[in-house]
Amino acid sequence: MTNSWADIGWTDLAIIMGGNAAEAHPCGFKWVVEAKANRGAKLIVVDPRYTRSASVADFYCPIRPGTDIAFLGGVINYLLSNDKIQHDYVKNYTNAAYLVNPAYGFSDGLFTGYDEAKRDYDKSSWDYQVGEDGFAKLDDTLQDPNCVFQLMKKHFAIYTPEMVERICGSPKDKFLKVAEMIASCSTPTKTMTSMYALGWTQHSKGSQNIRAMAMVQLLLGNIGVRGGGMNALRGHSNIQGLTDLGLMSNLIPGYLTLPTEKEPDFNAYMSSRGFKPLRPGQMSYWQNYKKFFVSFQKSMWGEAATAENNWAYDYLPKLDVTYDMLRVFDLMVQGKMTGYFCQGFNPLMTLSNRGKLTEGLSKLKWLVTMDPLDTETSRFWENHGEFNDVKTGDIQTEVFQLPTSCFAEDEGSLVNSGRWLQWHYPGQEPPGEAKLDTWIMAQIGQKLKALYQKEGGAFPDPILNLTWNYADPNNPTPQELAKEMNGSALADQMDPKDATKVVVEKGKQLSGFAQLKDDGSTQAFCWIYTGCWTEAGNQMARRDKEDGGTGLAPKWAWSWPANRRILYNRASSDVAGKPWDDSRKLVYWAGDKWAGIDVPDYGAAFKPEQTVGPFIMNPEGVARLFTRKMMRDGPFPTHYEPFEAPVANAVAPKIRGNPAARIFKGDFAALGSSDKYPYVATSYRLTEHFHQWTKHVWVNAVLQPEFFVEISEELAKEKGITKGGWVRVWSNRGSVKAKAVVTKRIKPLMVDGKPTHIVGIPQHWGFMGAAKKGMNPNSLTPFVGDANIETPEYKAFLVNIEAIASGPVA
Ligand SMILES: Nc1nc2c(c(=O)[nH]1)N[C@H]1C(S)=C(S)[C@@H](COP(=O)(O)OP(=O)(O)OC[C@H]3O[C@@H](n4cnc5c(=O)[nH]c(N)nc54)[C@H](O)[C@@H]3O)O[C@H]1N2
Ligand SMILES: Nc1nc2c(c(=O)[nH]1)N[C@H]1C(S)=C(S)[C@@H](COP(=O)(O)OP(=O)(O)OC[C@H]3O[C@@H](n4cnc5c(=O)[nH]c(N)nc54)[C@H](O)[C@@H]3O)O[C@H]1N2
Ligand SMILES: [Mo]
Repeated sequence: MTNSWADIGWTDLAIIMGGNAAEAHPCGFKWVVEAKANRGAKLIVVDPRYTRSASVADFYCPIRPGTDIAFLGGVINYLLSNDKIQHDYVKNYTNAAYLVNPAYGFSDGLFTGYDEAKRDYDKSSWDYQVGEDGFAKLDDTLQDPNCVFQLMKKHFAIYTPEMVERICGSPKDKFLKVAEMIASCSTPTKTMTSMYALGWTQHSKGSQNIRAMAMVQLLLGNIGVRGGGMNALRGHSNIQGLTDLGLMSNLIPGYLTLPTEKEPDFNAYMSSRGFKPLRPGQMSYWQNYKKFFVSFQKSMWGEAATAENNWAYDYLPKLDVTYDMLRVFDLMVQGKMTGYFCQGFNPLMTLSNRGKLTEGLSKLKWLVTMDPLDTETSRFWENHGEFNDVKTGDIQTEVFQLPTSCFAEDEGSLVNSGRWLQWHYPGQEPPGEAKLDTWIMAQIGQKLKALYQKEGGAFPDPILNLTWNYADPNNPTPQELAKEMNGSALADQMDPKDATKVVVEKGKQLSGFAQLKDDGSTQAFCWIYTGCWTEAGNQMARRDKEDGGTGLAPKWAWSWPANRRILYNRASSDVAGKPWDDSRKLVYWAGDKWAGIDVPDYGAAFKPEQTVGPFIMNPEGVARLFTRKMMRDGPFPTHYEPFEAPVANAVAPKIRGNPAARIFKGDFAALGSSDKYPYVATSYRLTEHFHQWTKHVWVNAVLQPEFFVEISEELAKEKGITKGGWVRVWSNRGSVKAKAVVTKRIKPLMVDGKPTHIVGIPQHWGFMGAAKKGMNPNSLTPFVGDANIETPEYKAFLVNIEAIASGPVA
């Protein structure tokens, strides 16, 4: 989130599109209810289904799964052609005026530089015109045909209300009503908040869905302001912490990136991470990259990381490709993996195309699962007859189950969607043989180290020199780990203005990332967390909710970065530093300093007349409507059909799916076409269950006992399906048996002149636990992922459906 949960209470208009907060985030949804009750805010829901969120919305608009870019492209076109944008904001705080390389172009659904064989782009033309002074060129009149504003106008002109209706199946009048409500927030004193989750991410163009709404929010001047923002409603309680700490194959903590094969030495690595400002005087905060990186390396390898060995740069692996979940399972299928460690993950039920997953797991020599529950993945080799016809006798994989504690039994911090690190305490001792994850990992780490000590090996240094300063090496405590993440001084830190004055003594905790150094005298495992555990103690455990009713709660827990509650908050004031909206002041220029209720992005030295842009992480200081080379699949979002779609792409008929999306060769053949699979399927959650865990609990199993699919009354009639009757649903990859829920909440949509039916498939069942057996949508889903972040396309694929008598599924 750019903002936070409580801040949603300050909005004028909440749009839930690509999520269902009332169902999946019922606690956070209360802030929408507060905004409605206290401020008369409105709620829009755009969803293929009439959801629990829709049931309390002021306006609901249906949409065909996988077509949000066409819808939002329509909104962008509406805002631009009706002049419903916040002009001063767009001109000063976005790159609308920036001139783009004339070699950049877009036609027939492809941007310049596409290489069909590689399914990838040469992105060199997707950039600004840069002058001899090294600064990007601008046209402040926004008239130059190569400026971002004009290119954007041209790019989105195709998404007329008629085109939106044709692609999305959203009736034109409903689309226009949504566009009008959104446009009402283009004034400086009205804000909209965007609340989204998987309805946007789980597509082959998921990242671009989010980009599209980010563009809308920028045009409206809604980023950096109270009640505004792009608010990702995150999933598991600590999934924000997962990305913060770099638990993705290409990241290291704090959104630093692992070196690639093309960066064999430190200079090559740093050369693409220098980020010189692209406009005069801009902060371009990633210029501090080296300080964060060196402090990370010091935290990892202590005295073994020196200036002479480039801070142990050689210890880091050099990536050839990203190892996302899809690739890892594809490698298993190719027989290229020996073992797999599966910690707090139940991929057999939660990754796409169960048939392929089973094949991959069957080729492993060993599989380790670390989980408090007996999961389907650890029993993937079991045959459950009509539910998963697995050939157990052929499977040689040895499975080791290590029982762990669960979140309620351990201590530590959970980072919520709003970037708040909240400390929590164990409610129970882990039962039986279950152990803390940290305990298990420490044992394995210590054993590995002993092996390297004994046997040497090709390159033992990174393991042997790893910092491991815990009181009990076999059991690091959450306190020790949290303090390490915050970081400390490795030498006395002197006052930059007075070299005789010590500001942080050697060995003491640092109080913020501004104290980090690139000379090896500080360490911090995760720079964005520096400040969470200072000499004043554990800031994450703070529980003072007093905030004068601002919704910022600055004394409750601790928020990264620097306890800042709203990112880019300088954008809440105009260029002169005067708040856009006096009733929602956030950060403003008070004559001699930046003041307000949130932690400002920068200090008094940056006066408004210096026009230092609010988007301090970008070298240009402004936000990007045109993303330059950042995204793999284009600098503007554009509509692509899902890989399995009922119609051809109306705006680029020759293109199937996002041309830069993640798909492996063999998986093309596994895609189905609409003649055999005429219905659009989507998958989602129910309040009564949390993924595959809660079916192990009797009470939840009673509340939602059995796998079902939801279809419209119209489809039920066409196919002779009765309420509560059995159906078979199948895709080109598999088949499931389910009970049918026939409902008015799903309606057929008119897409390109044809009625299009939607089959809704909830996520939660399997063959373990207390609920009835039944497989979930992932027996059916395609093995395709987003171009940028590889999230699988769970939310739009094709199926067929028929009524069956109770009995085995073919
Ligand atoms: N009770 C409960 N709460 C949960 C979870 C749970 O399992 N149970 N899981 C947690 C996790 S890990 C996550 S990530 C979040 C997920 O939170 P959400 O994303 O809100 O949950 P979903 O139900 O997967 O999907 C949301 C909605 O997207 C809609 N949708 C499908 N396709 C499209 C599309 O193409 N466009 C649009 N606009 N909408 C579409 C679906 O109809 C559905 O209503 O929930 C978290 N909260
Ligand atoms: N078709 C379809 N598929 C989907 C989705 C969808 O919408 N549609 N949603 C996707 C999303 S958003 C997500 S997040 C994934 C979820 O995918 P998974 O993460 O695989 O699903 P969970 O069931 O949440 O599995 C997490 C496991 O962690 C275990 N666990 C709990 N606490 C601890 C602990 O402290 N330590 C350890 N070691 N284990 C613990 C639980 O018992 C559980 O078995 O599913 C994805 N799959
Ligand atoms: Mo999730």
